[in-house]
Amino acid sequence: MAIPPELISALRNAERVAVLTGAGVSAESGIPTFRDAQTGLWAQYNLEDLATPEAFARNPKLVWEWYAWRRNLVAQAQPNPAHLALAALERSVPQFTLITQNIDSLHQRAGSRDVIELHGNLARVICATERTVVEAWDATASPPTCPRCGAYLRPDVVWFGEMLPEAALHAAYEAATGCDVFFSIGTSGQVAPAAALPRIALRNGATVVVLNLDVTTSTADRCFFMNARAGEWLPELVSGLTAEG
Ligand code: BV8
Repeated sequence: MAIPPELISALRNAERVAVLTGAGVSAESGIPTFRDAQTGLWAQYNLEDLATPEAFARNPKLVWEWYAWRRNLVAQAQPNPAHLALAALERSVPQFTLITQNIDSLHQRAGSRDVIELHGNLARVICATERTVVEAWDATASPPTCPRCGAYLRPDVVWFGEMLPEAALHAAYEAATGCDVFFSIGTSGQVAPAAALPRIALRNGATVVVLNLDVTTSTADRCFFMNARAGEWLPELVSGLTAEG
């Protein structure tokens, strides 16, 4: 899909670029998204049965094992061309902030440096009581317990109904408010407060690009809606930006 030339020139004139990513940016790495029908993780489970503190209290084994399954999936996955293009974009603009809802470390593994993790990270495990990181745990236990206080361990991710890390959320709002171009990539925009970031950017005068498979490709004023696969469209964008001209 061709990249609108007006978008290339907006990027060329941008002092600061911010990007919000969701599960769709990792889809081409083989990581199921949350809401896409067939493969969507939620299609097999109820949200309430897995990604909430109540679910963990009710059935810690089920929740721990779901995240252990995902941790395994992610460990075997590779960053895809979308992750690599975003790492290249970071090097091609004066100021760049990557905000992700994903918990899979694939942006960091692709070489992105300044990554804001709004919803935590699957690779980190914390004591459910002390909330401190635990480096090693009994892999045969489901869930393992804290070596210090004996409470269950849990993934260091933000569950529904839990507050986001304050510093991360503040940095995300600051980036959305201060950027010249804002990309929302591979997210259905159904989860607050991340979903508000593109609107904040638009309200503050940024050019906004929404890239996923749910929109109809169109341009309206400072908004570009692109229906394309991130792993195909982002490399084209970056080569359009860095081509001579
Ligand atoms: C909070 C970590 C204060 C765990 C996640 C009622 C109304 C509105 C809001 C609420 C409400 N009740 C409660 C709320 C707030 C709630 C919320 O938003 N609920 C939703 C369900 C309505 N939010 C919270 O609770 C947040 N905390 O607000 O604190 C508070 C406190 C108490 C009470 C109220 C408020 C915490 C939210 C964080 C939850 N944790 N993840 C885990 O991963 O297991 S969210 C989880 O879903 C993911 O992290 C992800 O961020 C999120 C959204 O999913 P997406 O990333 O968008 O993925 P999705 O599958 O939806 O979409 C994929 C997209 O990619 C699609 O558009 C598709 O077209 C596209 N795509 C697919 N393939 C490709 C592609 N695009 C490009 N290329 C491709 N190849």
